[in-house]
Amino acid sequence: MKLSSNLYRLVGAAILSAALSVGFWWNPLADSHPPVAPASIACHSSTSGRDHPGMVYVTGGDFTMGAEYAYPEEGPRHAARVKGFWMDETEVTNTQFAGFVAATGYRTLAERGISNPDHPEQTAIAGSAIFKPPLKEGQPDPFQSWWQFQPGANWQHPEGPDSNIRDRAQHPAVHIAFEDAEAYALWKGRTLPTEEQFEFAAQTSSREDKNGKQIANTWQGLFPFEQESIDGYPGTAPVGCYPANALGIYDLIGNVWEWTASPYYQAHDFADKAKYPEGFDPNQPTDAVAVIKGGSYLCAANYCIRYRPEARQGQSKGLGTAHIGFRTVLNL
Ligand SMILES: [Ca+2]
Ligand SMILES: [Ca+2]
Repeated sequence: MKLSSNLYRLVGAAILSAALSVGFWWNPLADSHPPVAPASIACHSSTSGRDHPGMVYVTGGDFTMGAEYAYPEEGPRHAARVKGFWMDETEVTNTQFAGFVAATGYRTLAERGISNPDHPEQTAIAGSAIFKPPLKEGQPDPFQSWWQFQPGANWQHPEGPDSNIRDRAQHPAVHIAFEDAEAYALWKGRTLPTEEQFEFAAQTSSREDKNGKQIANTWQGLFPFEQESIDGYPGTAPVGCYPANALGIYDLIGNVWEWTASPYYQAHDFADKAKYPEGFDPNQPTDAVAVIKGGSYLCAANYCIRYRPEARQGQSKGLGTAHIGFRTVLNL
């Protein structure tokens, strides 16, 4: 269907470009670390009784933003500064998002229907993109898009109409488009974090600890062929199941990618930012694009090493997908 090809352009192009730039077979043994026993994971309960329950105050400061050893869009490294702000300890959960919907009657873009910008005369279709590698001789085919448009997929039905979130109350809400995340933040009297705020807060977040133990929900095994699930979660995990960083903030790395308020450009010093206030990504040049940060349960060492604070990706604002969520900040 034509919408599928359009969605492939939206979500597949950036992913495919990453594959080409990194190489499918890069460092396939990097995941051979001791397993994390799921039983040892004590998931976090939100704090209460403070100024802003469920949030952490991040004292501002100066830091060096960006990296120059992995992907070109992460450079150049440069001095940055953030003022102090409050940040959600965790990604916004299905329970929290349900509270927003119950209070406001809000319907997400995936529920209302996604238009095909190449064919505006076509009826918008309710649904979203799910990760579903096509098989070739019984194995995922690395040369086809792994993202497929699933009619009826949305935050309440993450894999489509036959799925639900009954057992995922504390999992991050997914299939959240940029406008959905903004609407929730506005309802809470907050905003989405800027890329600077996210990266500053995530400086002590990582995929592994110094002993190589997995401390974030990513992919183990040779992506996309083999999912070893060493960390106990092949998909999303309940928020706060992995150790907090030094600030007491969870899952800034891994679990789900997170929207930021910042428009995406292909480099921090992109010269034409004023010309493209809605961002510019050469892989999807006609789309409004925002920066997403932190990587997801699909990020693997052999494929997408974007489970790092400096990593970033441009995401079409009009598409959530099954591995993008968000959290909010409060700027006083
Ligand atoms: Ca995992
Ligand atoms: Ca995350």
